Amino acid sequence: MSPTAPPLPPVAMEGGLVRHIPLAPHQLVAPITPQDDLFVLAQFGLPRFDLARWRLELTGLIERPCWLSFDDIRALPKRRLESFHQCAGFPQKPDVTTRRIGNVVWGGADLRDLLHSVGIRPEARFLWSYGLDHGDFDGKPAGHYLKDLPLIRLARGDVLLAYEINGEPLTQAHGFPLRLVIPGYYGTNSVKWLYRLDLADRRADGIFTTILYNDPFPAAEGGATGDTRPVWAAPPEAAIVVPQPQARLACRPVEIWGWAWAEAGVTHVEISADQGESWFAAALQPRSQWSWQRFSAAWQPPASGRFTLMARATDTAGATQPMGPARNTVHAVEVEVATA
Ligand SMILES: Nc1nc2c(c(=O)[nH]1)N[C@H]1C(S)=C(S)[C@@H](COP(=O)(O)O)O[C@H]1N2
Ligand SMILES: [Mo]
Repeated sequence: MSPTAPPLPPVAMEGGLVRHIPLAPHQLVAPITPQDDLFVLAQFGLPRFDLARWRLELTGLIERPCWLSFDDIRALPKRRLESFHQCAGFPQKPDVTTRRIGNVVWGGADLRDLLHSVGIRPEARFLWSYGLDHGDFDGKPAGHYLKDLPLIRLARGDVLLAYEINGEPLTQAHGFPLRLVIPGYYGTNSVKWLYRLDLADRRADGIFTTILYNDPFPAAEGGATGDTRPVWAAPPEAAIVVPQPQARLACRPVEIWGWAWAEAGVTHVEISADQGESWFAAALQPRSQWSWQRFSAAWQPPASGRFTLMARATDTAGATQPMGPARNTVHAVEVEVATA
């Protein structure tokens, strides 16, 4: 096989931006989100191309540049990884919470193993990943969808070249035939319709890595420093599934439950029923690989009337969720407790 990849397949872009969010937090009842219920984000629309002409090329700071067919990738040892999958929301609006979240079992080839087999040159620091989809963003040509990740994340392992979700082939919307999956990182980094991986000594130069998806830092403390931080690792977050918003509850103990997740893993979840004045601990299941974690707590309504229930997660690094505007603002659900 020659090291130079065959030309790219012709790509027809279908429709425009796709932002399909089938499930609200109170509908996240299943521990594993079915592929068809998983949100879909596609900035330029969906690309159509011929699988027979698809290939993945490995270029840049690599000892042995090469390319692989879909069969070559499926012939590599297959790994399965359970992980939460979350959209970061609007790149230009780091203060908006969107709670686009799911939890799936990805299947595919281990990218660290593959890159080690072709040799990473010592100067390499970042991995750039390109999707076949292309188009305009904000009225300007943006080229192909291009993201990056630092090689220190790759070195930790569990980065996949995924071709399956929950044991099924990826659907076109979720990136068929192949996508990157970086568990713990916001979904925007996991490039769909992947066709090129490029090792480089600097961050990628596309609009989605230079202008968009760089949050002001430090965000919480206010004062603008001009510094920004890439939207990579997901901070802690919790979503209440039950009770659902506007539920009418009887004045007796009720179970509050939901999901919590963080790149670092969640150590505890607390519940408040008094606008965050006081908090009590929920029980929390351990995580399985990079999965979300179920929390639950019994709550005895103190009286009839309207209550706001909140859940707040803390991760293994001690980071927790802000009450104020952020990508991961504390989730609040209003309920009504009936008179006994
Ligand atoms: N090639 C490509 N990859 C992409 C995107 C895209 O528009 N093009 N969107 C990203 C964003 S913003 C998110 S949140 C996830 C969504 O993955 P999903 O649609 O499979 O849920 O894909 C990411 N990967
Ligand atoms: Mo996203």
